[in-house]
Amino acid sequence: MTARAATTRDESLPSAYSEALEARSIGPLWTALHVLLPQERVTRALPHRWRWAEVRPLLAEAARLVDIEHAERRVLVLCNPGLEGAYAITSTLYAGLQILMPGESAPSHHHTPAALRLVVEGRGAYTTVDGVKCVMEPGDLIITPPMRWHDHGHEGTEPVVWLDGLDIPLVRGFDASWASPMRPACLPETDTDSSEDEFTGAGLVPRRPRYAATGYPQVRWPWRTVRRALASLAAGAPAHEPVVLRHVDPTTGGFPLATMGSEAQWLRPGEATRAERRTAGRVYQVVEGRGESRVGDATLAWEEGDTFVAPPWHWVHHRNLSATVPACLFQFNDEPALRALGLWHEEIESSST
Ligand code: GTQ
Repeated sequence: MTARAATTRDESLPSAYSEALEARSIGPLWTALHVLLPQERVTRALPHRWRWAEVRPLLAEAARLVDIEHAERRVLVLCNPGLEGAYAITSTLYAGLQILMPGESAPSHHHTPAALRLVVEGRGAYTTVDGVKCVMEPGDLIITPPMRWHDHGHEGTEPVVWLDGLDIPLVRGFDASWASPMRPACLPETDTDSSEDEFTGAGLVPRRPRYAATGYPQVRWPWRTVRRALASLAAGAPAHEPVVLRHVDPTTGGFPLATMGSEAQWLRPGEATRAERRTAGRVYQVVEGRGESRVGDATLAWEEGDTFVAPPWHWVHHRNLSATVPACLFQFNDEPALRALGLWHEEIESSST
């Protein structure tokens, strides 16, 4: 079901009356009540998949056609086909694929929207978050909290591509989107991030952190660590239980960002998950493997590097199409924002499908 445009004119009323209302910026509620408050949740966003095999050459072409100095951020934005060309993948979330070439750097800025990045391909690039150098290797997650200075650099020899997830549409919904002017990227003050030395073991946090207290103690989750944790969890988990890890602030156990959450899921060979739906919208990046996901009425086949979106309140289940190797999905979402606003709900299908 799709959302309809609201109308504020009641055709059964004298047109002079409707005009009198309109002239005074007044609308009758009774023509719009069930659009404003539908009896089912609705979204214009559609389930959709972007194939890495198709996007990759377009990114390579962008790198040839568009100077980084001109672009500042060389990003191809994934626009949900249901959202009429808006720079939005769901009504609240933005996703784009950013490419940086060897030797390039993208200047520093900060902004009110929060950002996270999941590395898709290539080595040698890094993001600096408030002076902390965060190395980018395939599968790594890096967060850029609101109002933290960040720039991107590249010391390697191959193109690097990552998925950017931001809450731009949500923040714009509050008329709160703002960014600083750009300034040249500067050399990182610290060569390692806290995931390399302070948060290397689950359940352990340093008594005295040596990084500046910013409210965001961990900004990077190396895929190496996440993958190892998923593999251990998968090895011991009963077959019917999904293998999912959430990224958390290790000092609180809460979400690392106030608006966006993220998870990594391991699908065992041949595994088919139970359907569930959430009020959060979800953007998936395929880190490893090949499979298909049912999202509402759509079946989205995917392989490594693909990105796909599950709009809010769509039933979602996944299947690993390999009988021999695992598949790994990264996912980011707007769950923390929904929880903070009292809008979080989820349902899990009781029998497996
Ligand atoms: O890398 O700072 O995809 O500011 C959109 C806005 C990336 C970034 C995006 C941004 C960035």
